[in-house]
Amino acid sequence: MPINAGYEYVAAEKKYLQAITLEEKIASLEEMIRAAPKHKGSENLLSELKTRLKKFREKQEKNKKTGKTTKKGIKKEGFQIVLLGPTKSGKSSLLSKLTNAKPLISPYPFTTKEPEIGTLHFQGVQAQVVDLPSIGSEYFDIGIINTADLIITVVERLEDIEKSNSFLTRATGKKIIVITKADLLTLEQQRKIEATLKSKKINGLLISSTTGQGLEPLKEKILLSMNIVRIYMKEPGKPHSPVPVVLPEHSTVKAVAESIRKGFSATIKETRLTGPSSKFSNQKVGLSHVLKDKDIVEFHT
Ligand SMILES: Nc1nc2c(ncn2[C@@H]2O[C@H](COP(=O)(O)OP(=O)(O)O)[C@@H](O)[C@H]2O)c(=O)[nH]1
Ligand SMILES: [Mg+2]
Repeated sequence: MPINAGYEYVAAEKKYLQAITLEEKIASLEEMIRAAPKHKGSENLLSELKTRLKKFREKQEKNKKTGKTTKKGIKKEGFQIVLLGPTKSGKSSLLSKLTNAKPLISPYPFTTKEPEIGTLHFQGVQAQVVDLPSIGSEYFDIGIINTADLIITVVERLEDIEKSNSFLTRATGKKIIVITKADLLTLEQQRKIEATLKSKKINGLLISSTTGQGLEPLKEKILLSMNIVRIYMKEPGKPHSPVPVVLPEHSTVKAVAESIRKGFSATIKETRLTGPSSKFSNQKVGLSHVLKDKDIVEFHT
């Protein structure tokens, strides 16, 4: 990096690149500004960051005024997943397992009155997860289902899928069916459900929020539905970054460079690539090379 940024700056920048909500973006940008090198050569960078921060703060103010966000700030930023299903099917429990959110979980119906939001962090990727008030609840809001990127239908029984489907007629996002409370079923019952899902070609799986069964495979399915690639950065002679840059599928080397900083690709003299899209390790590639998930990219400027 020509501005000679320290580790803290790079870490803050990674957070920024992965931030989903406006609040997260502002927080990580503030960190970047704090950690940015303060010398002649970095003046431009600093002023650019400050301008960006100002814009985000203005946007935040505007959102507050126009009431564009709900009380809880539900706003589609980044990849959005909604949990849909009848009351007591285990949506809030699943939210608390997938994310940092601490929703109210109870044996009583219609406990969730407002959408609860959490952020799923998985292998360097983030997604916003929204736990909707249950179908049939007076608080149920169908609008968000139509625009979500992924709808996870959460049911206790296969027969309940049908009912939820009627809410998906205008939904454009991908779909996953989750059958919950697997821990209450015998192995034989579980096997039957899995066989049915398979024979009906339903993109679904059994989970248990109590035992954790099926949660990792569910996260894998979520990741697959996101149509993204995770690209790891590497500096010569060092291990690659622990956190990837996340980009849409079929992104090029140039897109990765530009995601680090606008105009960065123009400063690159050579790119070395190791991973699924390279023919051999440390392959020299051009800016138009199309990347695959888990590629490791090394830029020489
Ligand atoms: N045994 C078992 N109970 C569960 C599981 N997930 C949720 N529950 C229980 O089911 C009830 C409803 O759960 P909740 O997450 O509030 O459902 P929601 O109404 O869909 O949000 C609560 O009593 C939970 O403890 C699970 O995987 N196994
Ligand atoms: Mg709930």
